[in-house]
Amino acid sequence: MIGEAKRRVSRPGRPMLAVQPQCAARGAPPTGLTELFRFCFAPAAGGAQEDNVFALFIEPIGDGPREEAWYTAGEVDGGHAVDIHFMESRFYLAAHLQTAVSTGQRIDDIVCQAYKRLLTLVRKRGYPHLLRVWNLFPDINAGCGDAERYRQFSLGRAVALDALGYRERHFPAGTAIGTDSGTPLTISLLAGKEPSHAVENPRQTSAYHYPRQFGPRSPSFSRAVLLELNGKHQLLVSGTASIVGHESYHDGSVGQQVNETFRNIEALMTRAAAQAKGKLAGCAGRDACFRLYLRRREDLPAAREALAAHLQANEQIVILRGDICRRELVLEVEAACAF
Ligand code: 3EB
Repeated sequence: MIGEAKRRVSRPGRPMLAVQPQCAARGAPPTGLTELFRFCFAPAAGGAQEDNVFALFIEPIGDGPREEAWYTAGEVDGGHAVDIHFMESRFYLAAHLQTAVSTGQRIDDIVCQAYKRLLTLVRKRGYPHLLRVWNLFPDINAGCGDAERYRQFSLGRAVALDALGYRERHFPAGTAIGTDSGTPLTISLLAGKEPSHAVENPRQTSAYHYPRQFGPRSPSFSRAVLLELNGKHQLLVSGTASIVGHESYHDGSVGQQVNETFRNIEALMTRAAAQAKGKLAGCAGRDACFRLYLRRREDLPAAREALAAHLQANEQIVILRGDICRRELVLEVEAACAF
């Protein structure tokens, strides 16, 4: 009896986080939660925006949601530190940084400095644990071999994380996507007062163990991070593509890349559920929302058709036009999932 009663009592002191894609009519926050920040997806800068709106210069395609709101428990406050804009709550801090980069310019140093500034800020404000980072920048596939923009980005990020003492087990869930030429380098992150647990994918080589052929420094991200909140779990899934082991599969085929990507996401969710003390067998009954990045607009109908087999009736997906870090990949999917 005592055990039963205990389980029903909600403990408002525990960290809470929820994510919801938003259509034209904004949804209300889940009961008891407040908006921490929202992403607004638009190809170009709009007018003046509220402090808690983080603009991402990426175009929503199709007629799906154009914003994504992140909610948390308790009071929320915002501030600026030079070019970094942040919102913070009792447990989480969200930060957003935009820096102009020009075509052909090396970005490893710019990325390294941006990361160092962000990491210094989150530590100074008492949220030292990196949970989730989104990296968007133009011309991601420009340049050859080790001079490719994505590889330079990975180098700069690795140097900064290393310098500040973040090791593999501390790597956040990540996304790195190419935006149109002329857009700024944009780094948005979610940091916490408490650590998360990194989750790796049994079907994929850990990105931080990719072989040398993929660049001078391997990408510093975990496949997912698991947060525990109020007796529930929240899994933040990194951008996931049609990669098995460390190799890309299904060169250029949209439908097959969608299917392989969802095999990866489901394997990761199953692994996370097992890691969360076996509370859930697999990801049945999941409550997830997704973002799909699609390289070619014209692949939208094929992508939608393939997606239908993987999304549950209650699940929403934001679809954005973005470049993927390997040329043969035509799409990437990220997710947030509560269970
Ligand atoms: C991959 O699995 C695809 O460099 O932060 C996905 C998610 C990818 C994050 C990153 C890259 C990143 O390697 C690419």
